[in-house]
Amino acid sequence: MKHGHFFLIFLVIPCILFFSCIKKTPETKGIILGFSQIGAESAWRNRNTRSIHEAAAAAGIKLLFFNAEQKQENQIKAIRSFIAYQVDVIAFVPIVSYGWENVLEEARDANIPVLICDREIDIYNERLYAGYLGTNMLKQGQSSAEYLLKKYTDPETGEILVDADNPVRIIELSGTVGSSPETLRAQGFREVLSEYPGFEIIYSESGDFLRSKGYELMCHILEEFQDIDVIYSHNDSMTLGAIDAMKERGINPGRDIIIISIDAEQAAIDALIRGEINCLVECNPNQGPEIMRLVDSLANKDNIPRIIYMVEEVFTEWDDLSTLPTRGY
Ligand code: GZL
Repeated sequence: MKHGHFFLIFLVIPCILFFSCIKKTPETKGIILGFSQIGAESAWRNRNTRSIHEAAAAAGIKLLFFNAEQKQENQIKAIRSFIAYQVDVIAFVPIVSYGWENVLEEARDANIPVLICDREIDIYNERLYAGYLGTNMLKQGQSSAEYLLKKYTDPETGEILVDADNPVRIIELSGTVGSSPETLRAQGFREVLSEYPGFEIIYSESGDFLRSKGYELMCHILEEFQDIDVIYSHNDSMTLGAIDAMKERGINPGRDIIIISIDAEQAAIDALIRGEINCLVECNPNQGPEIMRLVDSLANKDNIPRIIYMVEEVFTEWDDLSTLPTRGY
């Protein structure tokens, strides 16, 4: 039996049956939040999960938490079980941007407000959810490209030192196909570079935000492509896997190949300090306290802002990182 089947038969279905056959009673006290998390694919995701658990405990919010093991159908099942249990608020991280209309209509019909967290959704009727709290992924892609432009700019003249006849050759390691971070980080990066013909993305493939796939992809890419100038990676897990592959082949990451990565987990900050990564665009996983503040508002029938972005920074090889606090993950 596959691991996923085991999970479904012995964990998800019994939980759904348990929650669907019991109902919240008038004696149930406090706010009950149903949260569907996508999985544990990266250090970033695990920190995001810890932040949610810690903040719910601190806020005295009862948390029904489901890990979907990277499957949208498990998320939809979990949300339906939250509806059956009549939670006060539903929050979830949409693993991909599409396919949420039906279950969100069911939540609306049950008068349960829904908060979208971390990743965004594409939906015909945005009124099917109360608001979005996450990170500005389009900006993350733009910031990545802006670093690259600065890297190739003559500091004296301000001139961009590349040309279309001998373009900068870029490899992109992208995130989970169909997820908003994959779509928006790719879009933002391309929007900025489209003004400069001397930058060319010669290959792009999804590593699904996984370190193992980042390593596998890089092994293949280094066999297939010569003269790679830049790696643009949608998350640090894939970046760290790619760095392992480079080092195995005697390639100096950050020196022989420029590396731009998104998240800024501690292992990536340490690599930046060692000169193995050139630019880190922060994606802030510590969303728990803000999520619980918004959940409290929704449970008390207050409106919330449609979009709230986390505060984030960009760290580059030119920064003094000696005073940077540890990232906590
Ligand atoms: C982005 C988040 C992404 C991270 C990855 O907000 O959804 O998913 O960048 C994580 O590390 O797996």
